[in-house]
This record gives sequence, structure tokens and C-alpha cells, in this order.
Amino acid sequence: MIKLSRRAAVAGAAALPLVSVMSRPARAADFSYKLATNLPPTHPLNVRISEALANIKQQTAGKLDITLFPNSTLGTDPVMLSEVRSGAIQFFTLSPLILSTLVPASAINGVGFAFKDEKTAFAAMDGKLGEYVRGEISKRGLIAFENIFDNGFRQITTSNRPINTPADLKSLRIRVPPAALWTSMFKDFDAAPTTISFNEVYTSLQTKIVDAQENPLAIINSAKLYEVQKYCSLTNHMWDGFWLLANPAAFNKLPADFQAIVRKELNAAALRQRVDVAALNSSLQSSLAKQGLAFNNTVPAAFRNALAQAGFYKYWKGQFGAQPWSLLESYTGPLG
Ligand code: X2X
Repeated sequence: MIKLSRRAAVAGAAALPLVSVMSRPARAADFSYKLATNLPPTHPLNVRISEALANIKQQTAGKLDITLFPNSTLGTDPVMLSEVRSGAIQFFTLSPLILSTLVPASAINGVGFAFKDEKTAFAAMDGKLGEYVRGEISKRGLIAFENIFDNGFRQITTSNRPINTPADLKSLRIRVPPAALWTSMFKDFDAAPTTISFNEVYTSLQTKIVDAQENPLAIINSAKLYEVQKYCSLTNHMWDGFWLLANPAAFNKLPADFQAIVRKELNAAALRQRVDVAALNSSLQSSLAKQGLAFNNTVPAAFRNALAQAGFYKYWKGQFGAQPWSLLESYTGPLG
């Protein structure tokens, strides 16, 4: 038996991993992964994903432990996209339009006034259009799970005026997410779009860096944007969602049964989240009005015609290509 001097014994103890000195180690997971989102913890996307991660941990007997990092805790959307590509994080929910910086085709669901309702949007995204986009995502080195999460139809909020007609958008200093299609749409409305990451939207509105933003009611509510906005104009100008992206090396490292559990639970979470978000987006107007937001309806055809006259549809048909565009129109009817 080797006897250590008291000094050596203490020094040796200090070099041991703390957990082996402090207590018997808990059974560490075989796989400790990270799932990042850009939404507030209370948004249904985080609520349902959190439930799914608990189910995954339970069904893998604790061997796969995926931790949720909501609210852009791990960085802005462009930073988190680079992290899921590198494998620094293993899962990430991201708007298809912001993903278009890597996968140009993925912005196609965001074409202005394309889908007439959520049912049509999910028929497309769960059908041939979504299949096409997920194939394009795979070609650029990421996995997108089958069921897209819902964001919803986007509405315009401002601090200075209601938006009743396209003319009201002229020179409007509006924040848009970091994606070419958003900037293109609001430039075609003759507005003044500024790209700002979502985690800076509240303060940008509060400090008047911009006067407006656009998001579905569930996000206007969960991010408390009603505290720094006065008007909400129901334009429904775009439907958007969130692909759940996975780093292929990390995902393929999992045993096949774990992979199946992850897909099952997270795809099921998306279906539950869609129901939650649709309910919120259709019920929040009254509570947001009580918070001080002044609502007005708009005439979609007027805004859609303004985009057509500005060449928006012709330009984006050229960007996406005739075949994907006709795939989109098979769900929306003729656009432009
Ligand atoms: O950045 C936004 O506005 C948000 C939260 O809706 C998206 O992720 C596209």
C-alpha cells in the first residue's frame, strides 16, 4: 500500500474531479445534448419541447439527457445556426426564412399572402412542399424533423400609427428578422426595414431604434411587446413556422432506438404545439386589447396587389425557381 504524505494526499485529492471527492457520482447520461430556441420560456414551443425532453429522458432511462436553452440564451439566431452546424449544440428551432441564409429554398413558406389559413399551411409543410424543403436542408448538412412547429400568421405592430392601407407602410421604420425575404417584402411596401435579432426587439422598440415590428399574437404576448407598442394591425401578411434542426453527426451517434424516441417525441410535441399556438393566435386579441393594444383589420388584397405591382412575386418566383414555385402554388393557387 503506498502511503502518501499528508501534503501529497491533500494535493492529490484536490486534483480529483470534484464529484468523486464530494460524493458518489450520480449516473451521468451517456449523451448530454443541448436544444436551443429563440422564444420566451412561456411560449408553447418551449412548453411542449420541455415535455418531450422529459419523456425522452424517461424513455432512455436517463442515458439521453437533452437540456432546453430558450430565449436566445445561447446566442442570436445566426450564431445558434452556426452552432448547430458545428455540433456545439445538437438541436435548434429556427424560422425557415432565417434558415434561408444557408438553405435559400427554405424561405418559400414565407411568400407574402401565400397561405389562406393554417390548415393549408400545414397541408403544404407536412406534404410535398415540406418534403422538398427538408431535402434541401439535408443537402446543406442539417436534419429537419418532419413536423414543423407553428409560429403563425404575422401581424404588424407600431408605436406611432395604425396600418390600414399599404400607403401607411411608407417610410415605416420596421424591424424584420435577419432574412432576405422579410427585407424584400417591406422594401416593396416602401417601408424602411431594419434587420434586428429577436432578442433585441423589445429594447429596440422601447428606445425607438425602430417604431414597428411584425409577429404573430402568441409572440407579441409572450415577449410582452404590447408594453412598447400601441397599435396592432391584423395584416396576416405571412405564415411562418420553426423547423426543428439536428446536427447529423450528433443525432447519428445515438443508438437507433434513441433516434426513434427523439423523432417520435419531438414530432408529437410539434403537433401539440400547433394546437396551442392556433388557440392563442385566435384568442389573444381581447387580452392584448386590455393591455392597451389598439387593433384594426385590413384588406389583404390591397397589400397583396401592392406587392404584385412592386414585382415581389415575379422576383421570388425567379429566386425559388419554376418547379418549387409551382409546388407552392399547388397549395396556394396562383400567386402574383
Ligand atoms: O424573429 C422573429 O420575429 C421570430 C421570433 O418570429 C422568428 O423567429 C422568425
